[in-house]
Amino acid sequence: PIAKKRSDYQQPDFLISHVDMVFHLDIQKTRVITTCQFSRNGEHNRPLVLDGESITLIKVVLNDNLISDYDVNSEQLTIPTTEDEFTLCVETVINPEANKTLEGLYFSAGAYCTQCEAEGFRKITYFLDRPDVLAKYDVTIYADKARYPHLLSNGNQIDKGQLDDGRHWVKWQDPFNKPSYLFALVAGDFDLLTDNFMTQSGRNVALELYVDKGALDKGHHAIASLKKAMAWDEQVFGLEYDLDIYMVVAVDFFNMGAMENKGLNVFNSKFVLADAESATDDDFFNIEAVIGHEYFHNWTGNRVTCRDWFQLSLKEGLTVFRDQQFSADMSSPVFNRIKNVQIIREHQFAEDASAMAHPIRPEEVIEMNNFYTVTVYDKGAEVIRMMHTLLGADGFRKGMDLYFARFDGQAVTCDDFVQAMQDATGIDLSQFRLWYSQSGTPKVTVSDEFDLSTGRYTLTFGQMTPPTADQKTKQALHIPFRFELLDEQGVAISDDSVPELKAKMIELTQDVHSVSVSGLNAKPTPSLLHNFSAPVKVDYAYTHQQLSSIILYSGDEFARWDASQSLYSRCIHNLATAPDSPDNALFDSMLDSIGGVFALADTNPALAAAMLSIPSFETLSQQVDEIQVEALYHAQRSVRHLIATALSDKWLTLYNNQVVGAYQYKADDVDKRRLRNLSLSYLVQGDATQASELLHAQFSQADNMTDSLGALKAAQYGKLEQFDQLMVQFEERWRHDPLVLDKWFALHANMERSDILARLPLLLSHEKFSLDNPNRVRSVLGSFAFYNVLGFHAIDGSGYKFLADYLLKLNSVNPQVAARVITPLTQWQKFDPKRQELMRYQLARIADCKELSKDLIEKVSKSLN
Ligand code: HT7
Ligand code: ZN
Repeated sequence: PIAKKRSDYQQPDFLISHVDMVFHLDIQKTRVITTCQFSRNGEHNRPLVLDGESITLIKVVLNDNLISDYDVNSEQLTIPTTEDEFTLCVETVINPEANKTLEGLYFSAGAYCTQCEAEGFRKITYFLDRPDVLAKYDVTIYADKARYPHLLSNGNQIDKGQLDDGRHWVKWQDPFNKPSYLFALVAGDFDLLTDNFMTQSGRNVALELYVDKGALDKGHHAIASLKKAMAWDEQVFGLEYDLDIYMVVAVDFFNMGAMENKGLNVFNSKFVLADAESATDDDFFNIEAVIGHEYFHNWTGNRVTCRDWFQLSLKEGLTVFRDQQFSADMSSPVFNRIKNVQIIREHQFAEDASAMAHPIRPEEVIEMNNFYTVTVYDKGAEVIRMMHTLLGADGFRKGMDLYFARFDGQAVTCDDFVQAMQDATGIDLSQFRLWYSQSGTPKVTVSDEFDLSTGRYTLTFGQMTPPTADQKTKQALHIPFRFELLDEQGVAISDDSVPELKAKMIELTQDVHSVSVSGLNAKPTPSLLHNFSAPVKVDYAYTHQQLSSIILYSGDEFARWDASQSLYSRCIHNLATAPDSPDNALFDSMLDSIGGVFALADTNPALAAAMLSIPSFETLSQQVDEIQVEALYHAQRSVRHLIATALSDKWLTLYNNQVVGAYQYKADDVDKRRLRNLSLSYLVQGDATQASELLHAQFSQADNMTDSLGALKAAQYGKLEQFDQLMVQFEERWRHDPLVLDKWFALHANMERSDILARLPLLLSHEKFSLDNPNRVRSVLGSFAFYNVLGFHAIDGSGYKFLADYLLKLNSVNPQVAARVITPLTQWQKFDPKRQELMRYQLARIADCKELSKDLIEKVSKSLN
């Protein structure tokens, strides 16, 4: 396959003003009749070339004349017309049941559903399937009424009727221009939850949530979240919903989280359905966030869309930023910020260090589905956040207003967005634009000097971005770097004559910068990268004492958490590299500081919980040049064990202090359950009898999934005997609930046990496992490959082989999901030479597969280069 390049962008040869589609739904033979009004774009005489894949062409009618002088191959339909304005009607047949890729129109669990982003519309009909061709759509759907009482598409329902043969039809009209990737159709028998929302200008919007039969009670949280999101976007950005109806459909078979189709969102049921018994607090949180994310796309993505797919971050980075701000406003800002940063440090930094490294606006793409990445989404959101920091909240809002005023109804570029931000505020963002084209994780090295005789303190910042697989040379970036200086009492030093101190921020634009302060009588402690003001790594040689001081006194809660993580990381790396001569002073210092954090549990429980959690293996991995798997893993466990046992009384008190009534999803209770489950996970490493009693009581008395799962995870982590038996009980109780069963599968796949590779095939032959179901695949293969450190990285290569074996099967079923789950194998660069070789061997095996999908070809070939 050939890569497309961003620099090759050309305007479309033709435009489409109107699309009329008629669907005759049939499980194996759905007939689609598409009639479009075309006009030639510019002066040229090129033929009309339409995209189309996996569809059977029945006939082509040009301006009412049946034609046959067209060319059709497996990817395109070419119509040799010289007219400037014409009507083209194309009839195609598709097989939704055979479509396991879950792209285009597919049939699963008794319902029809579409997924068109990025290039799925071409699996439905021949079309100019690119985001810069915007049109108005009328869609008529015919289907059997008894089996498919609900026939849905974008926009407003404008007509409906009944046929004598038991079929009915519904016609939808979308008054807004949209690209084909926002098209949607759903047909099935659902339960329907309805509500409404009054917009700030007084329009009433009907809200409709379609869920599986019997699941109505699990839809209330999603509807409540939607109303919060609608109100938030009005308050914060002045953005109001524009249609009279907003529909959300929850389906069990879905490749990603959800899809923002105009007026008709389709969701993975994981991000809709929740009740106390079956969903955790994290599930409730994620539902609110994803419902928000898709809703926010209505303006950032739908009203203003992307010119081409290289610009994906235009809508995704911006919408992730908006959903992060929404979540922060709905709960604890610092806890949210920590979660965002953990994703960057665990996954985005890893992507930068791998062969898949790319800028947030990629330059070259073989399969677009491979670029829905943490870089485009989450680093993209960090880039938007940096503009928010540089421009201030008011400046950012002015920029957004100008962006919508200029580009509403258009398909535009990331440059257009930055230009609007610059024009609205007068702030020069020319160097800042490099963040869009440069890949990699910048490193900011900080050093300092203090002259006691003059009282002068100088802080020097150096920036450097190491080469990445896709780009060898790097330039200096415009980095907003927030910081403060603490005196010996932990009080922030203020000196208005130093602008950077006054602003608590330095804008790094060159390789090296310095800031000096005079008149100090002792060397201060720099508290660096407040609120993670830029997606960079920081290198500064903190003393243990300085870290403790930041933990206690920094004015930035994020920095306090970050310092706690640095202290833990230091202990873990120390133990990993010098297991026989641990630095006891360091461990004492850590226990001392962490011991003090318990006091925070009453006043700031969300921050306390985050500070009492040690860094993940994935985060620790990004802090070293070469990952020593066993040493790092065992060091992490040992430090956890030390914290568990040295502070066991505190853990028990903390556990017992978290008293919560009947389940409610509200901030106070969420914090308490989090602290309680965190305590339990430490307590299982101490007194075994006591832990086992607590855990048993919690599991049997829990009225909610957070506590049930908390008990199970603690039993798993502590390798308690009762784990297997609890898992059996859990399976019996939940075997008919797919979302809970996914948790059960994931727990099994994550288990640290020497026979894990013998057990995994049992999981895959479980009657409830199917390669057709992406959630199930992610629960087993994804959990194992991403999080079962010792199993996946077994030194005999059996973990890698296991993954490769199943990816080869998944390749022909669902290439998009296969290409996501392969990620850990493509990140071989940081492992020891032996593992590198074993991982590359499996990648080469996959590469040898004759019928490899474009998705896997792109990832595997990059990784092997
Ligand atoms: N814009 C959507 C991205 C997407 C997607 C969603 C579901 C299935 C396949 C998909 N391919 C791309 C989701 C979002 O970011 O909101
Ligand atoms: Zn999105």
